[in-house]
Amino acid sequence: MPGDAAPKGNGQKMRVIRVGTRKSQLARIQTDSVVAMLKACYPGLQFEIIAMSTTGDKILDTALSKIGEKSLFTKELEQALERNEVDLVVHSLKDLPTVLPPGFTIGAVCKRESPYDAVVFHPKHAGKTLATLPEKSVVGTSSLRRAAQLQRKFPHLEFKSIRGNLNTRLRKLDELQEFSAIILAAAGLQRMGWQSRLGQLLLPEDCMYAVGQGALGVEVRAKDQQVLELVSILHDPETVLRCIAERAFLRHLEGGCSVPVAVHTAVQDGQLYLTGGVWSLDGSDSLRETMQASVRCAAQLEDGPDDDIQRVGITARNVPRPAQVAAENLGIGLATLLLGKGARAILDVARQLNDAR
Ligand code: DPM
Repeated sequence: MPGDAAPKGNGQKMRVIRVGTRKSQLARIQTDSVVAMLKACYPGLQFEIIAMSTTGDKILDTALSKIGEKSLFTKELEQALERNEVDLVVHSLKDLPTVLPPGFTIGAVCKRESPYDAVVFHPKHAGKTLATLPEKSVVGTSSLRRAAQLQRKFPHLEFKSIRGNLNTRLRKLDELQEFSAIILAAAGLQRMGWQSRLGQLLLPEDCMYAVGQGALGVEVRAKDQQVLELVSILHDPETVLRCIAERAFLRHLEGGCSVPVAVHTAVQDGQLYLTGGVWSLDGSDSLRETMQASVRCAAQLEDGPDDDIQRVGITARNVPRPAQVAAENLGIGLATLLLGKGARAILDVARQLNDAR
């Protein structure tokens, strides 16, 4: 193509940075926001956005937790990265497995937006809360994590799977008479510009959030030093540490999107707090614990030869390494504590029951 003269590969000259994205509106908005941040940091660079559909976008009639493929929304995009067709891909961090296929890394975790879940009500229930919805009202979510916690807390409600991208779900809520409300991530609602539909924000006592929820991750080729360097400017250190702890917790529990696992994290006065829990499918059985660790490390970065060590898939050279180690150990420690109290049995039963449904 004439005019497309930017050198490819590791050319030292200016190159066009090709950004892969899923086609859904939310994915496009997320990608555009990351590209806008990169453009602001590097006014001289050019970016090209390449949209593609993924398995997760194509299979619309099956609950996410039943498809079983971990890299549902990421595989096709990773293939494009591998084939050098794109240089970076923007994902919701919570959709990225805690173990990435070899050759890929999360080169940036952007500042987290709201990690909480939110309830969107059918217009006829505007102004209500989950507690005040009528007996046997049907609430749509295909997240086992949300259904388990909320079923326990609100036994008068029924939870039913709802699939499709955010536009489809909102349309199903408003147009069908099937659902009284649906549960969505507040961050997704906000990014779509639908704040006005946010009827109730679910705080941790009602529903803890998913690992990585509300944060965007930028996936790159692990060996592409140029792009890794370029995107690392986007890392938000506090978000990185929280998400390393959360992902280490999930990874050590061997949980995925097919089991009800939820977390809550905070950083205060140099301490990282991690609360994590596991639930049976109906929420009747559960375990929840909190641990903390110091992540107060002087801004010493300890650059070293093995600096590209990936912590739960994340490469964050500009975040102090001792703090990353502390965060990862905190996640492992909390998972070990819960496993010692019987988390394995709860998760195994949840997994079996879900597979049998
Ligand atoms: C994952 C789950 C869901 C998404 C499972 C969970 C929700 C599925 C559902 C792993 N990915 O949260 O327990 O409700 O049926 C997804 C959304 C976002 C990223 C939408 C949402 C936007 C928020 C973000 C789907 N992935 O959760 O409402 O960036 O964190």
